[in-house]
Amino acid sequence: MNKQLLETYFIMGSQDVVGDPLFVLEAALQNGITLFQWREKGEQCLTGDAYVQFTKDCQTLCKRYDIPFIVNDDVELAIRLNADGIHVGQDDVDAKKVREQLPHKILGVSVHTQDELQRAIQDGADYVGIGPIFSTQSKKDAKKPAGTTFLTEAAQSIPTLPIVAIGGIQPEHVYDLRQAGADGVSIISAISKAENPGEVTQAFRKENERFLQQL
Ligand code: 3NM
Repeated sequence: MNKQLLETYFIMGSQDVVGDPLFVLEAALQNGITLFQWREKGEQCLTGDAYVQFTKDCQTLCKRYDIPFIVNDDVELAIRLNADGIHVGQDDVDAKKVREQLPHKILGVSVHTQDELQRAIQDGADYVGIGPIFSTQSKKDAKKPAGTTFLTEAAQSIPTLPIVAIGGIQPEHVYDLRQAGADGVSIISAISKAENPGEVTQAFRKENERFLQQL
């Protein structure tokens, strides 16, 4: 996959937003996100028809702005909607099976250890998510904040592997995380809970540009 897609990778479900999630997604799309993951998860999340309709609405918006649409976990729905990709964690579905079911789509896997990293590569992951770098309120069962040690180790051991950092990330962290080996950052709350989601998205984009300019 093109590593640049990971630069400003926005993740969102309706549970992550106080107002209208489609308004937030459109603001993010208009201001420079490079990839979107639909992640409807947790106590407050939608179910049934509303769950499916909301996914479709998010996908339609992403198509309008030509940004790839990734589904979190729900393989059946990813197939049904012909999503551009799927992201799975360690406790969710088996990445190898997902790769078999979706041979030509983007496959992302969350990893926290060298073993998980090696397995994800064997299973056919296109990119890995590494986190939580900082503490996060957006994932109830998130592990303890890990900093950048494993991120750097992973980037050095497999330089060609696209890596995205996740967990508590704000625009001011982008430069150092990219310096540490990340090809980009995944963000939920910094954008989804922002007073002005478009402005914050632009700040993420600018920090990525600042990093690229000094290379
Ligand atoms: N996965 P925020 S942390 C979805 O560590 C997710 O694998 C994580 O949200 C992991 O940007 C996380 O609001 C939540 O901290 C990220």
